[in-house]
Amino acid sequence: MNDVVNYVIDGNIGVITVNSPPVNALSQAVRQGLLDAIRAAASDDTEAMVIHCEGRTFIAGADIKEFGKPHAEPLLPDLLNEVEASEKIIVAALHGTALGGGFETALSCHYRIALDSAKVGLPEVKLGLLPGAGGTQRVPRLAGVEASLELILSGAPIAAGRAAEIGLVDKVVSTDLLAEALAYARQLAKTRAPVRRTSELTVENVDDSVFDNVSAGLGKRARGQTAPPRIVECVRSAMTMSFEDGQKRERELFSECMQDPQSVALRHMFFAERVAAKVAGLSDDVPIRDVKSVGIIGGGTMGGGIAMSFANAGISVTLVEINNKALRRGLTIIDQNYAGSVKRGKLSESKAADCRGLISGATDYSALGDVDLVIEAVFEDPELKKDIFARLDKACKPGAILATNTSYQDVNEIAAATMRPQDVLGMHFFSPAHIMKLLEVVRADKTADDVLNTVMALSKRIRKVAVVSGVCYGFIGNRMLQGYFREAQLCLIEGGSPESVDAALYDWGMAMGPISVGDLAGLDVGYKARQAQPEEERGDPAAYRVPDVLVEAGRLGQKSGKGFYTYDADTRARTSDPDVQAIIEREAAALGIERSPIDAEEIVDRLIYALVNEGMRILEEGIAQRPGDIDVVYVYGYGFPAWRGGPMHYADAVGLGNVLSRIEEFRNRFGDDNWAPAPLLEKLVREGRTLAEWTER
Ligand code: 3H9
Repeated sequence: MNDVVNYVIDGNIGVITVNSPPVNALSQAVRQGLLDAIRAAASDDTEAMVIHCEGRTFIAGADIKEFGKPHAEPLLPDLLNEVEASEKIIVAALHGTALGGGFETALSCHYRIALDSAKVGLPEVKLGLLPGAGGTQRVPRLAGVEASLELILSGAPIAAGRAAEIGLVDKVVSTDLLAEALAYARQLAKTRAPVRRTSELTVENVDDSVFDNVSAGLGKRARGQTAPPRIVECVRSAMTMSFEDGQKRERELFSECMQDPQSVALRHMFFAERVAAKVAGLSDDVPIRDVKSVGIIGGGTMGGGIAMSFANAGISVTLVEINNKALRRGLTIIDQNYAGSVKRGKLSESKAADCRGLISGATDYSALGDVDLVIEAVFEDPELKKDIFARLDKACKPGAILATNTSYQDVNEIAAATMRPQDVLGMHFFSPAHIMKLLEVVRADKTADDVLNTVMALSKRIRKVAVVSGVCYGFIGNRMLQGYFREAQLCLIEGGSPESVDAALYDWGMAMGPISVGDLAGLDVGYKARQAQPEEERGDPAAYRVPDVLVEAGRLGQKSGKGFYTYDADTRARTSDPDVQAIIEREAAALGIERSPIDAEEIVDRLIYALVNEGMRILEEGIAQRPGDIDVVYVYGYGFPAWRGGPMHYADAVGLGNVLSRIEEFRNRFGDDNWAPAPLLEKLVREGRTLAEWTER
């Protein structure tokens, strides 16, 4: 048919093969090829057709790269309606991940056969979209309203076996998919099986309360997101309207989603996450070192979580602690975490046991003589870290990679404590490390290319989203966070309350408000860091007086039951504490600050633009490779709403000129120290360019 779709006749069956790597996305060429093949088969001697794909997967969806560009015919919904209208039976043969428009293609076929390893799903919601090629109308006709709402609102793929249980797949096989599909098509043709058109089915009626309950739950499940309510409306339309009218409504709401800034942001995140994995300037032929076993120094919360990340990926781990007591404590926490995962249904008991079996303990560095990678995860003491690296240098085999999980320290200095700085880099995990997806990979001055390449590839194996950072205090994420937290404290003392500051950011979409984050992390962490600094280096006391007073009063945050809020010992539910408000007001008075109310918009702008401004400096200095990398860090590591696309995309969306004007307003009110605009921001505004355009430079 064309370069990406092939059509051959095998006996009485027409075989349509899509071959468009990497994931057979429905580009214009694939759509055209499918249409031509269906039309060719309609007029030849075949009795039925099979649609299948070459490569790792059946069609994984519409081609996201085409989104936002002018429509090119044939449009997918029209193509799929023609597929369904075929007078000859069409069988879809599914392997890999039949997702989005790919699964909708399968749903427009008359029968579906799948490999048992295949997964199907409608992940459009993760791109701020809804299935726009009949998915919201066909799935309810096959699987009912409730299963459809779950599938489409979650966006999570389901296994072929489960899809068969709920009526979305007809036959599941374990091998020889194409041969089985051909046999199935022949049998259907021979028995004159009906040409089953899903659009001709009706949707079983459910009570209105089903939709009402799901809609009510969206406030929590999909806070702030615009696609999910539209999905609910489409599925409701499938029940209340004819197929044609329902599809028309689906089309309208799909277009609304496509124009919505939330979808633009989520599509940006889709590509940003994948681009982040690529290291600029690293050629494709840089080798990868083999990593079969890992050592971890330090069995605290962080070390334990890191150990679990590797064990969960089937990589064996040796956890090293300073003595047996500390080791036992570390391993017990890991046991408890696995037990928790089993209890919550995240892991089966046997899988948990297998993973746990990969973790062993030791109290001597000699146990690390054979491991391929060591990650140091002890507390933030630079001298201790250097000492550990000098010891690792002696204990580990040549070629072993030595990584530090430091959040702040200078990785160049740590590397210099060894005779092999080329093998040293940072691997900055986020707590809890077995759950949080982000990994900042810190490239030191002497880190070898193959070491970096190995760790980037390894991050995929342990299911992390890796972002490369250069060396600076706090790397990308924590460096930017300083301004964000500073503004949170300033808003608090200048006129806010813990509740008003938290609510402003939470309502804007952050996973947690900044004051609650402080309580969760422990207020003593920042306190200790400040105590280690001379007073004149601590910055504006207004930005830290209140937490210092709280720590000195024993209010360390959640772990002591009290911080900015008071926490219930059992449920951890937080309540406001009038004592804290009194402390805030007292400290404001002591510092000569006249408090006046600050509205939510100003709180948000001050905190978010502090992030943006520092992000601009990080880009200028080359600490981050690209703006999208910063967005990935913030979405995966700091609870930034993905539907706002990360701080740098958000700045582009608001308009860099608007961001700069607001920052200049803050500079006029609060001074140069905190609000001098980043030169890159000024330059881009002067040149009338966006960050996205700057990235393409
Ligand atoms: C949709 O279908 C709308 C319809 O309802 C209605 C339309 C009217 N398009 O993730 P990977 C690229 S919305 C273009 O690293 P994996 C990806 O960028 C769509 N490109 O591999 C990467 O490129 P590069 C609904 C795509 O094995 C390469 O393929 N579908 C697309 O870890 C490999 O990707 C989805 O949302 C695409 N659709 O995972 C599915 N998909 O090498 C989105 C991938 O240059 N895709 N690429 O960086 C996925 O979830 C995963 O890619 C998949 C493979 C599970 C398929």
